[in-house]
Amino acid sequence: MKFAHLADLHLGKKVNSYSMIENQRAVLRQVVEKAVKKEVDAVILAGDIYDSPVPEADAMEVLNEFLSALKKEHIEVFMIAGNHDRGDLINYGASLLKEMDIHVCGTWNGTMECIDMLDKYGPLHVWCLPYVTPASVNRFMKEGEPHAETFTEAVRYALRKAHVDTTERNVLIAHQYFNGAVVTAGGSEDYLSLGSEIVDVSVLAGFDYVALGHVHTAQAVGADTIRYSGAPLIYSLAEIGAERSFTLVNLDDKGSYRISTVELTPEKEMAHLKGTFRELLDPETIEANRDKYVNIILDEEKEIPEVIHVLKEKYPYVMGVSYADGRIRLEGSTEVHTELRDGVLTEIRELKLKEPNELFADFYEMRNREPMSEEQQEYMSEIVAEIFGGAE
Ligand SMILES: [Mn+2]
Repeated sequence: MKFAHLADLHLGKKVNSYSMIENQRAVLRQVVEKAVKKEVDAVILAGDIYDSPVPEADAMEVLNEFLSALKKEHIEVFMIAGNHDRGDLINYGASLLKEMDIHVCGTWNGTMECIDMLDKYGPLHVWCLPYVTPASVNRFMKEGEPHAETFTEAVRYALRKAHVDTTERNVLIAHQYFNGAVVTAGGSEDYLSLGSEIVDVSVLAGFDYVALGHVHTAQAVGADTIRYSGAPLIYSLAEIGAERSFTLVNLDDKGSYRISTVELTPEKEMAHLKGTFRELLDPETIEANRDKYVNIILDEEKEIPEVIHVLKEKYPYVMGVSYADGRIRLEGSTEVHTELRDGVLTEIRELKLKEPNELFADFYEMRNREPMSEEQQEYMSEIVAEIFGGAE
């Protein structure tokens, strides 16, 4: 059985306010082409299909096109939900899609879904474990069962309940952060979730191949057959220059496998562009870079007035502008904040530096959709004072 393993499509994702949808459409067309050429039997999509739990119409349309193209080529599909996806939305139409050999699993409901396949080497079981948390697993526990406190316990519980027959061939599809996985600093993963959600990779023992999603850089973790395929495109400035691919897995007899990667090239590249103002206005440089997403690093000592507007005219897909010495002029800085809406610069204003207390209060409200109580505020003030040596 030959699988193409992909994950973290993040359809509908915007990078520095630019929609990636056309790049995503193009790269998935490339995946279909290459999957056909490599004669794969099935495509695995290991979660984070969409970037948002409420995807926009164009993101859903791109997924529809992709699945339809795979169906047309008689390629089977296995798809699970990731932490960015809304599981029950991913499940929509699952029973109809199943009839087309598109197996969709958006939520874990107490038992792990398994699809039984058969090839000339015998049976092969594909297990689908959408993104789980301790809370989502505990909901299905029987009375008296010890609740999962950690992500490791949650995943271990879900896997144990599956009663996998390890004398036959088994593939697992999951979307979690396993210890040992290397993540790009400042990369496009959901950083807040990674630290607290570590799962011990030892829980995955016994599977012949584990197709993972969540970490955006392709890598094996713990064993050669436990892998992140990585995202198919570059999704943050920090990832510029990294290669993108999908993983090709060939499972023959029990215990024998072949793994390789198939490179993907984006239709519209993302690149760093460094130079003096004069160099950046050179017609040849402009010609070579105007169709790329560029992160411009200005090699200038003195500040140039209106620099963003001038550069934006020459480079329509400018992702960011900063000075080589670290002064930032565009995007995500504490000095200057720029609103770049649908690729149009609309406003530049000073961003006030916030106190730790205020920052935490904002963060709390963002995560919990309600402000902290008075008691919580007091408690935080004490902690902040202890750490930063505040006035109180
Ligand atoms: Mn992801």
